[in-house]
Amino acid sequence: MRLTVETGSAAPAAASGCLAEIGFGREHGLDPAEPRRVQVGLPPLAEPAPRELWWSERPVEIGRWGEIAYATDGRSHFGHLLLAEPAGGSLEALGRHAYEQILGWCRELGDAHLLRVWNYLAEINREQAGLERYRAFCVGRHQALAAAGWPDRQLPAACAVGAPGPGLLISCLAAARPGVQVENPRQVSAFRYPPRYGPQSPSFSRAMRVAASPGQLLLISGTASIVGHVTIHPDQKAGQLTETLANLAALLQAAGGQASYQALRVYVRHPEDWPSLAPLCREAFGPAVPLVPLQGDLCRSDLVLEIDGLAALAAA
Ligand code: 3EB
Repeated sequence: MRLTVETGSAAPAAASGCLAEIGFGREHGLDPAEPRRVQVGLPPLAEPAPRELWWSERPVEIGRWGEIAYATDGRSHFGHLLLAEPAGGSLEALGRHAYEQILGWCRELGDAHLLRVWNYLAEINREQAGLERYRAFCVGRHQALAAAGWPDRQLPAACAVGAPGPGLLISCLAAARPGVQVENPRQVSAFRYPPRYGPQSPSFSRAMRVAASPGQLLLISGTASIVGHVTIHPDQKAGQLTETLANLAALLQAAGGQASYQALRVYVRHPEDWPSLAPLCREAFGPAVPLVPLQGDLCRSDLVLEIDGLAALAAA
């Protein structure tokens, strides 16, 4: 499996070997004619807007299961679902439903292992019925995983980012072979956060390491300026970038092997922060790593920046 970032106008999903084509724009959208193509409703902060393409070396088949549109090469499976939010509904119920779908899809694919989930929630920080919507989502997500008897050490790498909306968009990557959880020695595991961050701790691993040929891939969760379980430099863009870079470095070290980033997304809450952060990111990651800057809200209201992506680990 391989990830590339392109900015051309061609529509490559139809190309053989393409597992997913992920674009960014004003609104969430799935292409009814092409299950591999999704638009994430996060405004891109670079022109022309980049697209992420996930590739397999093997023949790819497309399919649908329940509300999920997906592509599979028989070993790796890439799915997307976009759920409308019913008026008066809760993100707890919608999150639970989404994860029930995802886990059902994994079972259908022969008990596939969930490796990575991208969660995009509308109005992520808004309080609704006395609870922040992100926290309600965490409750519903956990309910579905708990009902399936999902062990903490197999929680997928993830991100949860706020989009202008509407709807709940989730993309997910599953595989026939399990990944290996990698936690960050600088951070408390998210699934062990104390209750001050919500009634249910968030169900994700900091990263998942998976076999590739050659070497391994590291699926890196949304990484932010959190040390232990505490936000460091609340609302401060430069300080949060420094701390986030330290967290990424610690995570790569914990993963072992010589790591090189394949592509990174940088989510910033305030678009006006990006012009000053861009050169700092470029300097930190070097000229060759594709960066996809996006405007997104983060799951703590004091976070202004989060970075996730994919790294290749050289064979040990
Ligand atoms: C954090 O470290 C920042 O709820 O799926 C990062 C990645 C975060 C994934 C999720 C949340 C999630 O807690 C927030």
